Amino acid sequence: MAECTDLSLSISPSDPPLAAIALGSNLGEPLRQLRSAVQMLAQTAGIDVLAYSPWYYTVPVGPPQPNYWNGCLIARVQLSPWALLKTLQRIEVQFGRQRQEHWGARTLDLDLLLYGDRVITTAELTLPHPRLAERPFVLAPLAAIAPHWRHPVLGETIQTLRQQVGDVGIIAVLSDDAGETMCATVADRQPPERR
Ligand code: A4P
Ligand code: MG
Repeated sequence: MAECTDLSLSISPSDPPLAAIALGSNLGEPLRQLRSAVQMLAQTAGIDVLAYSPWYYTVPVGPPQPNYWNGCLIARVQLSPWALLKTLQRIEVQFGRQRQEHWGARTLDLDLLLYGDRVITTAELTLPHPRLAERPFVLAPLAAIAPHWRHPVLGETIQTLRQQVGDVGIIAVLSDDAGETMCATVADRQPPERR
């Protein structure tokens, strides 16, 4: 399984469904943890990782805290959305995740962004992820691997949503596939969403 930059034509809400998962980290050794999390997900029964994005270095949204590394992956899944969420939460705990402050710093955050074209609104699980369409740190990596996946509520493609939010808060992009580690500086601006 390699980092991949375009899965656009293979994305459809077929059976078994495709899931999009966001990864984020700003404590410990973020890049090492993110890469290990991709491997751990790839080794989990019922999860077949098809592609993962480059890593994006981003300005934190929320309380003052270190910058994040963010990325996304696409997997074919044979787990229900709820079972997949439980699996993500179990892996977060294995990576030392402690829930202290809302939107606070974390060793590993795994959010379920999309699950085929499912729309779910329960306290435990909301799909699509409620803040997906607002966040460059999610849309930029997701658009790198799934530009034509259509948001099932908004009706727009990920590529269109990504263009709408721009690059705000994205500092640099690092590609694992570039042989020599490549890190391109994008911008160094403040994100629009603060609290
Ligand atoms: N939950 C409901 N729907 C979902 C879903 N689709 N995926 C529930 C994941 N979880 C979902 O999540 C809180 C609750 O959301 C869980 O009980 C779950 O059942 P959590 O992981 O415990 O806590 P959290 O991650 O702090 O909350 P939240 O609201 O998910 O935070 P976000 O939206 O993930 O924001 N800045 C940058 N630059 N990069 C980041 O990655 N991340 C955050 C966290 C803040 N600022 C950031 C970043
Ligand atoms: Mg989360």
